[in-house]
Amino acid sequence: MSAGIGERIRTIEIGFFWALFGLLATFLALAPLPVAAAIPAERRIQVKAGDFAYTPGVITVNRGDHVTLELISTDVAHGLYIDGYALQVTSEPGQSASLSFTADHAGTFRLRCPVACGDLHPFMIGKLKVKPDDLFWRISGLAVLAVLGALMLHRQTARRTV
Ligand SMILES: [Cu+2]
Repeated sequence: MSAGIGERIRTIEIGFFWALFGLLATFLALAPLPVAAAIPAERRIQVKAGDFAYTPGVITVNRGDHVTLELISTDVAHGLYIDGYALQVTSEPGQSASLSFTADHAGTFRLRCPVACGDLHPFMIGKLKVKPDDLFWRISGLAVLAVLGALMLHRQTARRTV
């Protein structure tokens, strides 16, 4: 018993649908999205500068966050300059100074000390990581796709039982 031509075309259509489905799912999970963070957070982070190092050495925020860095120099005067954002703040020994900005571009940016603070001054570096906060959009997209997939499965099952 051989399947009719209509049946074969339907099989090809279904195969095509699932191939497209898989491709879309992969795209949603991995492709960079042009949407910015949905809910920006207020972040206040204390950074200690001393002994030619920043503590913490790596600052991680999400894109869209409103960030305030509070710099505290624990020995001599130090500063903090953020590459890529071109922002800087300096703090006198034992005092704090703060810098506020919106982390509007994602990526990893180097933090450097703009104050000649001693022999190891050129090595006083840290990192600012601004993560693209697009998980929400990916999950939403995949959820919509899952509903479409379920509907298609339902249709196929319904057809088979008729
Ligand atoms: Cu320094």
